[in-house]
Order: sequence, then structure tokens, then C-alpha cells
Amino acid sequence: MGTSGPRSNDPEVADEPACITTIAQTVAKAIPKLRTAFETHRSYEGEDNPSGEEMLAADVYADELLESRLGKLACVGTYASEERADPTQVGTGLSVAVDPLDGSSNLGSNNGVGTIVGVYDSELPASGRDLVGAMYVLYGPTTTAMVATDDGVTEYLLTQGQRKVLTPSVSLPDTGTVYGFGGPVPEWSSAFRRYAMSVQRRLKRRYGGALVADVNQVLSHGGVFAYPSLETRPSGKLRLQFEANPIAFIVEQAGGLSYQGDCSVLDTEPERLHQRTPLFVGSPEPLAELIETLGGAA
Ligand code: AFP
Repeated sequence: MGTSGPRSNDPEVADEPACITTIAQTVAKAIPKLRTAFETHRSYEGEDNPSGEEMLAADVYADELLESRLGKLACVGTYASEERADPTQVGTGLSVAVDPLDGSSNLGSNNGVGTIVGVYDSELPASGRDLVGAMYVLYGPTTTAMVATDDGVTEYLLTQGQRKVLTPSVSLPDTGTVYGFGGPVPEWSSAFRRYAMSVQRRLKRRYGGALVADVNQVLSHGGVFAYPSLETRPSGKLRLQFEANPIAFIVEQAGGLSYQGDCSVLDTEPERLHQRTPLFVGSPEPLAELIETLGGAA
């Protein structure tokens, strides 16, 4: 849990739904500049992010642009991102945790990339139960946004500065048709390998290496996404605050389930800003089978 409590009594953040709408609109307005940076900022920076991964110039550009845009909003108090060691205090209000350019290593092969934003009513690191909203943008052949609040999930098409509703109430089917599992297979646990064998008998494999793009396929067709615990990385690869919590919030609000080996991702005790977690999200039926098969072994 964060070091200080929620600040929803603060008049600046009283209207959380309005703040989430403003954040989503602000991210949407930054998209033309972000898309341009995919072409102009493709080299490596020569520096690692706090998780020890080499940053592209586009990662740094996206982080600075979003910090400057979101940091100016009256309802945002703290900006934190996967690309900077500590949160930046920008005012008083909600905390935003951002993966500015999710899957940036996909830029080289021109595959999907995304932006993820978690909006927490608490200081960071925070519990997923402190999320009041979450969104992601998928930069695919078209640019779409998935925005979740306590009222559900809406999918938008972002085009020519406009936000058009594509799906007013995104809802996962019970089973679905696709699965995407990350990490080297020899490093999976034997329990997870057993589960993968079972799933591949009935679902179609779809894995692209960017969380947003892979989860968007699950939200579109139903199914399951997993980045499990690995032999050399017991906590998996994905970051709790910036990736796993916001994605789990979106999936659960769409009627799906999330899991991290013991419980819902949203119930994970937050310990560090950049902590990692195994992540399993998707339709209720394949997730129920996964929880039964893993039985505590992520
Ligand atoms: P990059 O930002 O380094 O491309 O990593 C993307 C990511 O954090 C997440 O978006 C993917 O789900 C996952 O890593 C892919 O990891 P693998 O490269 O091991 O498949």
C-alpha cells in the first residue's frame, strides 16, 4: 500500500471519472507526436531503465512527453513511469503510473506497441485495489484505446484528433479462441507447461511480444494471456504498477479474471515501484482451469 492514504477528499480529485476522461483525452492528443517518434527516435539511448532494460530514444521521448502533458492536469498529483527510478510530484491529486511505450523493442520489426496508464487514488507503489481507472492505447494499423473505470470498459478509435466509440461495453466471452504465453518454454514450471499443453488443444496461439497488443487480442476474441514465473526470473517479467495492475483492472472490468500465482493481480501487496509479477489474464473458463492447474505454482 502507498505511504499515504487516498486523497479523494481533496476537492481537486473529487471527480475521479472526470479526471480519467481528461487523462484519456490528454493521452489521445499526444498520439500524433508519439507516432512520429516511432520513426525519428529508433536508436538505443545507451542507458538502462530502472528494470535494467536498455531504453530506446522513443521510450525516453514518450516518457518526457507524457510527463509534461499529464503533469499539467489539475487532477494529477504524481507521475511515475517504467522509465524513471522514482515518482515525480507534479501537484496534488491522483497518481498516474505509465508504461509510455510498451513493447518498444517491437519498433524494429514494425509490430504493435502501446501505452499503458494506471490511475491510482493513492501514493505509489499502490495496490491494484486503489486503481480508479486504467487505459491503454494500441498503435496498430489503426490507433485504439481501451478505457476502464468502475463502470466498465469502452473501446475507442482514435482518428484525426477525434475519439469515436468502437465498443461501448467491452465484455469477455466465457471461453474465447486465442492464447499468448511469454517467456522461454524451457523456463516455465512443469505445472504451467501442463496447462499450456491443455490450452493449445483448443485455442489458437497468438503472441506478438507487446503486452498491449497481445491482451487486446484476448479482449477482442476471448482467451488467455500469460507471462508466467520463469526459472531465472521467479517474479516473471512484467511490472506490477505500470503493466500488470492496469491490465488486470481492464480485464476484470470486462468480466474476465486475473491471477498472479496466489490471488487476483489486484490483491498483490505492493512492495516496490518497479517490482515484477507473473501475470495471467483472460476469459473466466481458461483462467479457472489455470488457477486449478497451477494451484499456487505460477
Ligand atoms: P519491451 O518493452 O522490452 O519490448 O518489452 C515488452 C514487455 O515488457 C511486454 O510488453 C511484453 O508482454 C513482454 O515484455 C514481452 O517479453 P518477451 O520479449 O520475453 O516475449
